[in-house]
Amino acid sequence: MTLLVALSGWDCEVWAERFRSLLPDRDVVALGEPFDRREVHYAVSWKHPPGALAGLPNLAAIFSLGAGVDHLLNDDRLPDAPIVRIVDPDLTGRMSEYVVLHALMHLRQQPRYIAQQRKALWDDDRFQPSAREVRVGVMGLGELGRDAARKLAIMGFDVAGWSRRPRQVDGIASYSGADGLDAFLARTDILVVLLPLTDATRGILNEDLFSRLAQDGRLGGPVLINAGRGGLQNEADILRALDEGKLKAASLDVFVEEPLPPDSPFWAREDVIVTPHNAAMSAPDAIAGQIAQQIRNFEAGEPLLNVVDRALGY
Ligand code: NDP
Ligand code: OXD
Repeated sequence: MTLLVALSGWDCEVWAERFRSLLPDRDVVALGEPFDRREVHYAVSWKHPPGALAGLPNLAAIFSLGAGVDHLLNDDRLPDAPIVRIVDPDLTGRMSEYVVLHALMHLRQQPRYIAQQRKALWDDDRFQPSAREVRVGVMGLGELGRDAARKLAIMGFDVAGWSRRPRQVDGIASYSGADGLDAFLARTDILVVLLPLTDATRGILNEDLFSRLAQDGRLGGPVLINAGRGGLQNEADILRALDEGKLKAASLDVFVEEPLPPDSPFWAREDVIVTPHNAAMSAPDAIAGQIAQQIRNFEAGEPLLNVVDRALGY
């Protein structure tokens, strides 16, 4: 029984080694090595080359090494096996670190003070709002969004969330569906995006949505923090909204094209913080053990956990 490790952009050998030590009774092969396609029962993937998992007649499950599965569903030759995604406290904690860090950076104007320091400029600002005066809206109240929302609330922010179906999270005002979107946006000063990329969410971060964000907040304009996926955002609309003041600033971890091309206008903007799609990395030590355990449980007759709904795309 073989586990196929099919990755691009990440170090395949590190992951393959980790799986070999966790599953010593299996063959673990990395894409590119020779293997018998009939022996492959499991595949782990991060952005595998399209078609690489086709023609595996005994494939029982495909494990995404990330929480998002758009990289799998993009492959129109993906076999019809269950897709299992990552839900893991290490990954969730890392994402909440990113979200709280960036919400605080914008609240406390940290990019401005870094720029002032470079110029040896002492310009103290006596009109700093506190977190409780700032409304954060978290788009996507899933595994990551709920944890981030709770931790933002602990910092004192006034937090709401938006999801497809109604969700109850203690201490968080919740909105859902198309009917709830207007009210959610109208009370949002910092928009945190932790949505999956699906047919329903592609391009949702556009000029029309930005114009519905609160314009009367204490930060002097709405701030966008997108750590979901680049395909959620219309990048020309973000740039225009920043230029026109419909957005005051942005933190972007994900982009339509990754790596972000050297000539992207985002690099040079003082009102944009660019991070290289590492808001929450999948750490092999945390993630591989969980997948190995799922394989053992599945073979002992237990159901797979965190199986994706292919029709919904997440
Ligand atoms: P979940 O599937 O747990 O949560 C997704 C949330 O989005 C749910 O609340 C869901 O609503 C909501 N949602 C989905 N579609 C819609 C829609 N059409 N309208 C409104 N709400 C919608 O995912 P996770 O929280 O685990 O992860 C979210 C995303 O974060 C991943 O898909 C991935 O793209 C991204 N990610 C980015 C990382 C990075 O490093 N930048 C790292 C890890 C993940 P409902 O609750 O009703 O189902
Ligand atoms: C993920 C990611 O989906 O790292 O986990 O983007």
